[in-house]
Amino acid sequence: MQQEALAEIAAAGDLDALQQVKTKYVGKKGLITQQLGSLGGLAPEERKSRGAEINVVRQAVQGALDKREALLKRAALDAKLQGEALDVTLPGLGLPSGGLHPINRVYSDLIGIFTRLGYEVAEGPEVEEEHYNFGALNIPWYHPARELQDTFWLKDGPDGSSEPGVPRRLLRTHTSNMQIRYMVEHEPPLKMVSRGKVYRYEATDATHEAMFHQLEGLVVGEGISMADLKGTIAEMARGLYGAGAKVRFQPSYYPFVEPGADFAVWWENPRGESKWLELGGCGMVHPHVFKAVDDLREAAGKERVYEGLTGFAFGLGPERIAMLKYGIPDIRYFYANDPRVMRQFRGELG
Ligand code: FA5
Repeated sequence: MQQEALAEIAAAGDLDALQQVKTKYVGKKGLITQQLGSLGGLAPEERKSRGAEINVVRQAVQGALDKREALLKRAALDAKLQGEALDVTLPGLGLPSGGLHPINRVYSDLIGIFTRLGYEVAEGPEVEEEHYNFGALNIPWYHPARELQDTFWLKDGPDGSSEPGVPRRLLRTHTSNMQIRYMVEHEPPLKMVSRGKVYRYEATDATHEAMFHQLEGLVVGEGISMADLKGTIAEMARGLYGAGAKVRFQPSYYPFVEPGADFAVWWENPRGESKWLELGGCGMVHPHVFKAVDDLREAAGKERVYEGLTGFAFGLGPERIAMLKYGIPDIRYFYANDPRVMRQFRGELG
């Protein structure tokens, strides 16, 4: 009986089958239990030896049952876990997702506003020739912006100096280089915006970085006026801050525009904070700029087409908009790559 029982235990494929074997041998009416129950009818000496014999069998069977049960339970658990891993109806595990950098969010708002107004989006080089960043923009050689302490100059020559006859290169200090590059390549009338990084050799603080971003805009055609410029900046402000947005223009000087202005947008948030947010500079394209563009076009074998036209340009820094919009107190957080800052811009793309 012991051998049969052990064979049946070993053959039990799952816990139900094992339970049946258990009932059959050691259950209340099991074969071994019955044997023990029949001891009462035996003579005392026989009862003792027979009892000991049956107990050995019972222990061997019980031991085998316990071992098999542990094994089958473990197997059942493994199967369950494996089944779960394959259950395609379970909700997925949330994977950490990236998000758009706050500067890119502001850029996509701005680019959206201007593409809806029919502007082309242009891109240009950050490493630029002196003429496109300064000279063609009517910024004379003696202008302080050209000084070493304001501009990152490239060391092109073998000894780190500039070679005679080779144009000096720099990291562009503004996106206004794109006014020149775009007009050399394209004929008027035109509407263009250009985004990108710019660099200035200056001490950093909470509102100034050595590398930051700008958005440049340029419109050229016949009869373009200061009124068009003001209307465009107002439209941008409404796109950013809603229908009631207010804009302010103050006279300002940039060599490449005449007249020139700085513009600000009235900014307020639900917490009741409000102020004039100085966004950037703008103005009517200076005739010297159109002449410089026609000179470059002529040198490239193209027609002179800009002299005599009018146009406006503007340039602004998206960092200022993003700092207020998202309550970021220091411009340096944008570029410090601190995950605690950027994690707050995960997921949703608005
Ligand atoms: C310019 O760079 C002109 N090119 C703008 C322009 C274009 C005027 C077309 C007229 C016509 P400005 O140096 O003021 O102007 O810079 C424009 C904007 O860039 C500023 O209003 C500010 O928002 C941002 N900005 C300037 N310097 C920094 C800096 N160090 N860090 C962060 N943002 C800056």
